[in-house]
Amino acid sequence: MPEQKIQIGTIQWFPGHMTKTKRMISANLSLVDGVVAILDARIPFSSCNPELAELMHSKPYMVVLNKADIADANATAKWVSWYQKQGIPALAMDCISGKGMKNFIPVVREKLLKDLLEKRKKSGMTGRPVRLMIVGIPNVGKSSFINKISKSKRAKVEAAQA
Ligand SMILES: Nc1nc2c(ncn2[C@@H]2O[C@H](COP(=O)(O)OP(=O)(O)O)[C@@H](O)[C@H]2O)c(=O)[nH]1
Ligand SMILES: [Mg+2]
Repeated sequence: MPEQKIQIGTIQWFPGHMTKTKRMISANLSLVDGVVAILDARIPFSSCNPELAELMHSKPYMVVLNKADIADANATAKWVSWYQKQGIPALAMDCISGKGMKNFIPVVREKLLKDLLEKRKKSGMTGRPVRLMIVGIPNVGKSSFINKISKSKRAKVEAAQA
């Protein structure tokens, strides 16, 4: 795909560092079992990157609608069901209070990686850790999310952040 700036409304998607980010995501996708895109619940579409989304759809993909505490609850619920209708697991989250966090691992196990985990179970490969790539444009709450989930008893986080 040629590098180019995509102009959507007044939002310019491709500042220089995106080329590097794209390359890094491609290089690391093979190392993970799934991709978690963190979006801003107030502006899910303008806080996602269409070209990155395309890249990442080669792996099981889900979205976290973060900052649900400052978004309209009705609109967020509609976004969650909109994504789910596309077959994309989605959940609302507030990474400050941690509200929604308890649903994350169940969604990963029962939706995002259901097939993979069943396959592993059948071949006796249970207990193997799963690896997820957390992606998102700046300021959506990736660091807050990783910080919060790493305090959860159910997730051991070994973060490699770029
Ligand atoms: N209200 C609210 N603020 C959040 C939430 N998650 C992150 N933030 C704030 O959003 C800003 C950016 O968060 P950060 O984790 O640094 O985003 P990153 O750039 O994607 O790593 C910080 O000021 C956070 O405190 C959330 O769920 N709700
Ligand atoms: Mg950060």
